[in-house]
Amino acid sequence: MGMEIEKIRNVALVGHSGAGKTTLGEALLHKAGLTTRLGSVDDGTSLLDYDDESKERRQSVDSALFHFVHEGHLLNFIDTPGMPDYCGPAIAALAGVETAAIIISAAAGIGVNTRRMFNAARNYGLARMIIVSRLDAENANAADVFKTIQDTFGHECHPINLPTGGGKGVIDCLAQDDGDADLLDVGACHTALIDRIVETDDALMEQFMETGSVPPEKLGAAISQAVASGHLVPVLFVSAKHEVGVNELLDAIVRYAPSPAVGKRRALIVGEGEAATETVIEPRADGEFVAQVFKITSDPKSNIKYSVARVHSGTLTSEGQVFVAGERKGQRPGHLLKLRGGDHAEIPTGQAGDLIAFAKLDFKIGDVLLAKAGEGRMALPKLPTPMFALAVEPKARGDVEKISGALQRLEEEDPCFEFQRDADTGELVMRGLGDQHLTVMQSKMKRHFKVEMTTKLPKIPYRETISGSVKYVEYTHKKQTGGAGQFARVFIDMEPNERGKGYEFIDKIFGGVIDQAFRPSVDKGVKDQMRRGVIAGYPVVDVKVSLVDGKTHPVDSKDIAFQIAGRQVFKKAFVQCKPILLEPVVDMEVTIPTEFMGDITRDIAGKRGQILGQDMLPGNQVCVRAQVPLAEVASYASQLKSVTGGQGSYMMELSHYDVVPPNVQQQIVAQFKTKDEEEE
Ligand SMILES: Nc1nc2c(ncn2[C@@H]2O[C@H](COP(=O)(O)OP(=O)(O)O)[C@@H](O)[C@H]2O)c(=O)[nH]1
Ligand SMILES: [Mg+2]
Repeated sequence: MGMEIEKIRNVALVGHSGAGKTTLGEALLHKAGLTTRLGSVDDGTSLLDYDDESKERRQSVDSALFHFVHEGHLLNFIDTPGMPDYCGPAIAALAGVETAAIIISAAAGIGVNTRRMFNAARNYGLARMIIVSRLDAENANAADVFKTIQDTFGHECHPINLPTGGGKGVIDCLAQDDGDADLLDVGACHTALIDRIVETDDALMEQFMETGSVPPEKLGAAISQAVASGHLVPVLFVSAKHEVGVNELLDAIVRYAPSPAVGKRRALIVGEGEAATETVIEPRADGEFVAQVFKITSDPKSNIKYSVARVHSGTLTSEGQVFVAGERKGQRPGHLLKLRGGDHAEIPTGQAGDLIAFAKLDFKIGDVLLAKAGEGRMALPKLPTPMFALAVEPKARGDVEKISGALQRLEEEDPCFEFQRDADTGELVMRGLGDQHLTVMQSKMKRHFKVEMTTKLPKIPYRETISGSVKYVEYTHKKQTGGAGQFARVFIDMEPNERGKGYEFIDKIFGGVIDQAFRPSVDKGVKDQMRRGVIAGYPVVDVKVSLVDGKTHPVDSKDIAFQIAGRQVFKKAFVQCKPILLEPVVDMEVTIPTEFMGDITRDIAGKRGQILGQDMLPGNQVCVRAQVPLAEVASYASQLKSVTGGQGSYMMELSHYDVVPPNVQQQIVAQFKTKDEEEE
């Protein structure tokens, strides 16, 4: 039988790139006796950075799982990539756990991705703990880093141990109230820690007030409550390289991290909009089976696809069937697995609270899995919308199908990578979070799928809409030469819809001037024209069309006639409604050495951008946050490289759509007209 829910801990190791997450994972594996020597990311012996891309870059580009039993508890870990470009798999990993352990290097401090992952975990409702790592590193300054942690993330961040002897060991602040720590006072930390824990429990609080102390062994349940609620964010210290504080970290995870029975509860949502119902899932081994897929990976050698899921309730056996919610056909897992780095081992049952894997099944990230056909969905943590786009073409002419197949596999594995064929231009466009992201994807295409491609900048996905309204616009479609005739007359009103509300069709026909049967035909024609655009060939959004009047012919009126009339009347009305273009605006984070800050902010201002703020980072780096129209930064990678000599990095995600300035709109419309005329 599997482990009781109360004895499981699920922890994601997250944070900025280079903080030491993977090295810490290796130290945990070594401590647990699963490796005979400490794996290293630097010489390619890491069990967790096992794929060729990560090895070559000396940096994790995907998440990796590992697990072992410590003191009778099953500990599941997910090591995640720290580069902002690969934050898709890192954020998705949060769907599998109760606790995010944010690793912060004592040498480099808080990075851009430290903050992103801390906030992502908090917003998704996870317990957090902070691990200050690399205590032994040159330039390590645990005292300064601890201070910035409290300044940035608040005073709920509280040390549960402290380094001692210049980082040679750690002192437990709960068990001990005295000692010689490298920073802070052990006694003061001890009292303040107990104070924080008892605040979530009235009876303990009373005892604490009366006697001035509570024995640590009585704090048990209150500790994980305090951590699960976010009232306490335990901070602890390690040096993974020298395996200092690693055993203490394992004990702390057992003691402080909430089990699936105490941590964040997930809810199953059934139905849409206001009719949707939300049922909180009880984490019970004997409940109905509910799981959620949060990771897809494939073995490059065997090409086998693995889906990793978190079981939220119930127990699955390998003979059972699994249904993706919303699908009527079940799938047979055959074997249930646990992944450890690039290896896997079979397990008899998949039980509530555990992380399990399936081989060769047709699942996607976010899929809800059930034991019988049913409905439901579960929220994933909020993922950024990728906006860095490149149009791709195969180098070899026959490789088009191969490229689509390969891109589809990569899209499945990374929730922030997507590709689609642009309906207007026919271009195959891939989107990611930054240039490094797409570089890795191209490298994977070459390595695993043996396809090479050339890339170029794709068209900007503008939208068309209107800023004015018009009433009673008429169009008559009539064709009476030879054969069967066609006739349709329609009148519409048109007005802008609220931004983001999309398209609305309102049937205001009184009596039967247009047959009930033909009114949807008008709607269909309008929708068709909206897809094609009117003034510049981009899809139309946010308009309200009311069908107000018209005429039917007893013989010649038919579906196609009203569709054509719908298309034409829409075009006619649209140009009378002060058409405008909308453009995507992206949130950008540009990280550069401080000396380039002036150049970069000036450059962004010149690109119609708006600087939102800047964060000073350790090592003389600064992160500039800005909002800029995508059209201005579509090829920012090369621009940044030329300004900083390759020392900068950036990522961007969609913020919103905004109105294009009139002079830019004129240019785009003029280009469309010439292209249109050439084609005719
Ligand atoms: N001195 C020292 N170096 C470390 C320690 N942990 C990690 N490193 C080094 O820091 C670099 C980044 O480590 P890695 O584990 O890949 O960081 P990740 O990006 O957070 O996974 C590597 O060169 C490691 O050898 C540590 O505890 N002490
Ligand atoms: Mg790593």
